Amino acid sequence: MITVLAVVMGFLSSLSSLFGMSRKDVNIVVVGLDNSGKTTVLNQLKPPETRSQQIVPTVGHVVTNFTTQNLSFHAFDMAGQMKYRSTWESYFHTSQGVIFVLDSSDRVRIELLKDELWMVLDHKDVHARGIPVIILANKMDVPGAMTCSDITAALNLTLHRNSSWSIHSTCALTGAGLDAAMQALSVEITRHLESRRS
Ligand SMILES: Nc1nc2c(ncn2[C@@H]2O[C@H](COP(=O)(O)OP(=O)(O)O)[C@@H](O)[C@H]2O)c(=O)[nH]1
Ligand SMILES: *[C@@H]1O[C@H](CO)[C@@H](O)[C@H](O)[C@H]1NC(C)=O
Ligand SMILES: *[C@@H]1O[C@H](CO)[C@@H](O)[C@H](O)[C@H]1NC(C)=O
Ligand SMILES: *[C@@H]1O[C@H](CO)[C@@H](O)[C@H](O)[C@H]1NC(C)=O
Ligand SMILES: *[C@@H]1O[C@H](CO)[C@@H](O)[C@H](O)[C@H]1NC(C)=O
Ligand SMILES: [Mg+2]
Repeated sequence: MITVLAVVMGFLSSLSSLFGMSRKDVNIVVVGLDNSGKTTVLNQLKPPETRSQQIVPTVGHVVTNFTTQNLSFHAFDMAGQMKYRSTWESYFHTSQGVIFVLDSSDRVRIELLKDELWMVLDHKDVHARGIPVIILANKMDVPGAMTCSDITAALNLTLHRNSSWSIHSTCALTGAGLDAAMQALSVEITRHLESRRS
């Protein structure tokens, strides 16, 4: 009975998404060191008329809603300063995806960045649940910024096989690269949700 109901509901929800009537609701958590561009990224993803002109440092967390073709996102924009970082992990288990924003021009904090990113990728609520991590190599417009392959090498990311991750260059000021990254996130989240249903 429960199985039949679940199948019927799954059919209805795919039918309605086919006709664009409803989008699946997903939570994502947006993390990264302070000043990497998390709030600016989320501001770019909002409809133009709702964007803020002034970005102020985030304290605690701020929820931002936006939609892509098939998904309705509730994004938790986490503060990146040291004293707030331990609060990130309490959001992982209720999220269907993680966006990790980094500043590609910040070579000084690369070791710290590595520790924080690996902490996320190795967190049980991320890798044991198989949720995707989309890494935004932001501030690609800054002269001398590291490329995705520089960052992948410097952070030893190719060694990391436990979590599903991908890295994309972005400029949050102009929005360059964000569509492609969000498309990749949507595809991964949809794939993950479907694999759990079957
Ligand atoms: N050059 C450049 N600056 C950026 C970019 N993204 C964000 N910034 C700037 O970086 C600073 C920190 O951004 P913010 O979104 O507050 O970072 P957060 O602490 O991660 O939320 C702000 O001055 C932004 O204007 C980018 O892609 N390129
Ligand atoms: C959105 O859903 C439609 C219908 O279910 C599907 O054909 C399309 O590939 C989906 N797009 C994305 C980006 O997942
Ligand atoms: C985001 O969406 C949720 C659920 O629909 C709603 O409760 C919340 O008020 C929205 N937040 C903003 C900032 O629009
Ligand atoms: C990357 O991994 C290799 C092999 O495990 C190790 O020798 C090297 O120190 C690591 N580099 C960094 C930056 O962690
Ligand atoms: C993968 O996860 C296991 C624990 O589940 C951990 O012991 C191991 O170090 C991780 N390896 C890599 C390469 O992430
Ligand atoms: Mg912020």
